[in-house]
Amino acid sequence: MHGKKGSASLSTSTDMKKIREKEAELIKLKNKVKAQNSSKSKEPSEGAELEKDVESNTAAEPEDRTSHLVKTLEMARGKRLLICIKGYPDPDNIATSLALSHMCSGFEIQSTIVHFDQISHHENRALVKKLDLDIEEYSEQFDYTSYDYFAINDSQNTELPIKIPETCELLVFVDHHKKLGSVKGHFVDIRETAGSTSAIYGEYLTDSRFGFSGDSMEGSRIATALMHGIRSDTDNFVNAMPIDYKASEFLSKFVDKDLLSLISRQSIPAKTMDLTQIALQRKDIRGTFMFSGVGYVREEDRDGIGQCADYLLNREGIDTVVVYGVVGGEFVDGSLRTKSHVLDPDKWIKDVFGQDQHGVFYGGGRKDKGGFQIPLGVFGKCSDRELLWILIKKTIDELFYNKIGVEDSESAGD
Ligand SMILES: [Mn+2]
Repeated sequence: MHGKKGSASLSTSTDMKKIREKEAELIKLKNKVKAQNSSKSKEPSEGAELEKDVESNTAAEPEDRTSHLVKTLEMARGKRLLICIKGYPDPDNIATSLALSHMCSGFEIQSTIVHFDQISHHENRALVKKLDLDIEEYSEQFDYTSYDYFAINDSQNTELPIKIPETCELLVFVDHHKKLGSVKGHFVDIRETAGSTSAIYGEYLTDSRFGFSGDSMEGSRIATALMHGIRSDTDNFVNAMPIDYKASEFLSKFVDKDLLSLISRQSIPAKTMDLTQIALQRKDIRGTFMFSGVGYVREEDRDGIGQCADYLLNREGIDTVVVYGVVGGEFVDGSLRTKSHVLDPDKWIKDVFGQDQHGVFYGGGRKDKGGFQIPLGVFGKCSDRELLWILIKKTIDELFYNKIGVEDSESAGD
């Protein structure tokens, strides 16, 4: 978005100054070209005026802030930082804590994310779990005396439920709520014009000095969390401000879509989310089919298999989903969902699994859904659950592959 160059790690403030100057030059140049292109007239006065305008208003401001942040983190190199989540952890404060922690690691700042209130909503608990976040709930045993600095995101003030030693200074404070009094800290960025704190962090990350790229798992995890924070705080962009859109545009390049859709589906019960996560990890896509064996499922979570199949059917390019698992250690239970116009769930399941010795089919269906239940019988007593699952999965997958293989060769003649 802004003058982008190869990422550089900074060691001295003179280096930083040089980079800063070069960037200013680059921006100037860019604006000049922009001005020339947009105003097709070759009048020099008009172009010059626009250039001045852009420079004084938009371009310089975020750059200055980011430079200040870089300088601040540089100053704290090698130190320990306590990142505090105030109030109930929510998508915006969780994502920005994660982003800050990541940015700090580039400056060899060791950080810990701590929250004081319990994570109440199941979707936020799921968020923490899905993102595999390393955040700690504060307890009496937690030793916060060894930190050099602390940081707060997404909060109106700096009051904490713990008494931080006086030597521990506020390093970073970033928020988008209405400003209340003044905050004393090394880096303070309060922007009431932002719909989310995540958007402000998105803006920082556009700066090449943070070397942020979505190539790594970590990068895409952070982008996904920030995108979720923006969506969550702006009521899915209904109340978004320009910076929220701008940051989203940047972050969208790195977002893990599966993960984002998983963590932003708030109506799914947490247990189904867990199951869906597993199903996604173990997905086996064959043409327009998605099969997924989720392993052992508790009896009370049986419904999750169907809900999870429902959800996975939304995935692009997939027509039919089959999710199955071992329920209660006694049955292989599975659900089929399809949006195909040619697949008949009832026939498909009956073809695949056939019937037992009494002539009863193992499953069936109607219209767009179906299910099956295969008793494990005496095999359910197998003491090696892992081995049993491998056996079950192999058997069922082969039945599926045979079925779609037959269909493939049938339709090949078309
Ligand atoms: Mn917020």
